Amino acid sequence: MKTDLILLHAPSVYDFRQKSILYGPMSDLVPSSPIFEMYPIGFLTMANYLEKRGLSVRIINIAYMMMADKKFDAEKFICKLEPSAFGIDLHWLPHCQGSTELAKIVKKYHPEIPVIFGGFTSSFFYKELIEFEQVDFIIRGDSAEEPLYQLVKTLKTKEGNFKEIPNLVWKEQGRSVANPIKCISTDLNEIDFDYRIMFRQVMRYKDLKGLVPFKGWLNYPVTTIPIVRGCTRNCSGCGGSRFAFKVFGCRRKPAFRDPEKLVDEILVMQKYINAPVFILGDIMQGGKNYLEAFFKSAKRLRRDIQIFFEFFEPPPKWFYDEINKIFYNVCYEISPDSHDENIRLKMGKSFTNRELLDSIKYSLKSGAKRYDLYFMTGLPLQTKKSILDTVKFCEEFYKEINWDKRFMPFISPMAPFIDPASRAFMNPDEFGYTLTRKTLKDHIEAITMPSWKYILNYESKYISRDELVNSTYEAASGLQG
Ligand code: B12
Ligand code: SF4
Repeated sequence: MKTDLILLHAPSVYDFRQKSILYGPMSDLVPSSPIFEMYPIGFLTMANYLEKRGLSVRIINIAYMMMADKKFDAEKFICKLEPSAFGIDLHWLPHCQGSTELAKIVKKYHPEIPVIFGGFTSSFFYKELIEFEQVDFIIRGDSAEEPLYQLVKTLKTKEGNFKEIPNLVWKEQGRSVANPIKCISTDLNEIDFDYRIMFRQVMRYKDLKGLVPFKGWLNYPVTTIPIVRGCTRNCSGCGGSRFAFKVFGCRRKPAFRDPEKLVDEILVMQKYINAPVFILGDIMQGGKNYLEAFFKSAKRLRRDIQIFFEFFEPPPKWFYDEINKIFYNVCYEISPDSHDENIRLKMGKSFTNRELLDSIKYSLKSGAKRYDLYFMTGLPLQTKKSILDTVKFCEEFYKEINWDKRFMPFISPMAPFIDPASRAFMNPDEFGYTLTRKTLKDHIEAITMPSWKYILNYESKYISRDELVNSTYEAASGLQG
């Protein structure tokens, strides 16, 4: 039976195997390699949504397949695929070259099959992207499930009208038309994080490799559930901030996942994949009632599951106390960005170092299995000295906690790009930046530069590129030592 939609995930650069690029620490803080082989978790929600409504969807991680097997011939593989439509994510800006090149290959072998783009970056650069010959449709915004369903159904049945599909950008006699963004999920109830779809796909298409989310996942299959679309905060360089969601997706406030449903989904996941669970998004953002409902519902989970929580500001002591009543294998992480409170404030975070360190200390004392701290370089106001002072700050704290190895600080550059749609991208002067790349085409050119120093899309008046590169390496090795 013909597959209705094939979702393809490209490497950041196509074909990275034939190029020699020094990516440096660009992906040090995420599970992926610098090829950014991880596909958006939204692939699962979109596939579930369409399948529930009778359409068949296959996910193929081309990036991972190219990494896992040096001889894998992506063109030959794509040539044999024959769906009603292809979907390609240009969600993260680092995929600008890989995703658009992959679409060219799809069109080379299947000129008649429509190619649909989507994701945060596609939404931001939609005017430029729709002009690419290899792109037929774009779905804008952060809630693509329903528009994608309507589009694939229309393409399959040849009944329906593109004009009626919300969030859709399309071409009419060579002209591009952008339908308004009307589909903006408010409660996330219509979407499912049901990982069982992965098993069904492996059985149906006899392909495990194409579904692997990132290198190493088969050995350490961590599962993730985002609890929110949107964000209440406005960190300056973040393309997922309140400001940015409004720019690219017309979202005015975040939508939270029902805590009961969240727990139901973790229960299902645990039944099939006995893996650590990562709650994406700060659960504190949901407010008091949300938390209470979560604590109540989470009692249905096994006490010993390994669970990770991330915070956008240090939680109060009572939060850890409540969590400890439910779980005993808990890990936490927070990104203070810099040890310098002024820089942190400029980034959009107002908590003090004392609040941060007291919160961490308390959690370690009360049994946290691990506490990760993420610092960044290339921030507004940040100088070379300030970067190196971050290492001293961590050393001081290590002393305070008797070199407790559960505390793990990391540092990496704001790389490769300041996120499109972020406050710093839209108003670089305000943060002391000059944007050296602005358009999608500029970024496509940037990502194939020989080293991450030249890939960066910004320059800061507080630090030169050379200093940024050198002090990032120095600080990273200082934290490891
Ligand atoms: C969770 C998260 C991650 C997780 C990824 C989990 C995963 N597999 O998706 C981790 C921590 C691994 C991660 C890594 C990175 N991330 Co991140 N991440 C987020 C975060 C916090 C939430 C995103 C989320 O879960 N959304 C909810 C899910 C359900 O939806 P979704 O995956 O976005 O998919 C929906 C739409 O985007 C769209 N869509 C996506 N793809 C496609 C494709 C088609 C065809 C269609 C039609 C629609 C479509 O439809 C989907 C369904 O509605 C956002 C910030 C935020 N507040 O949103 C940043 C964010 C998305 N990440 C960002 C960045 C930059 C990165 C990294 C490049 C950072 C780095 N240098 O290492 C890496 C890339 C990793 C990779 N690809 O290998 C930026 C993106 C800015 C930009 N436009 O480029 C954001 C906005 C903010 C930030 N700086 O962190 N990230
Ligand atoms: S970096 Fe800031 S704005 Fe972006 S998702 Fe995290 S808390 Fe929200």
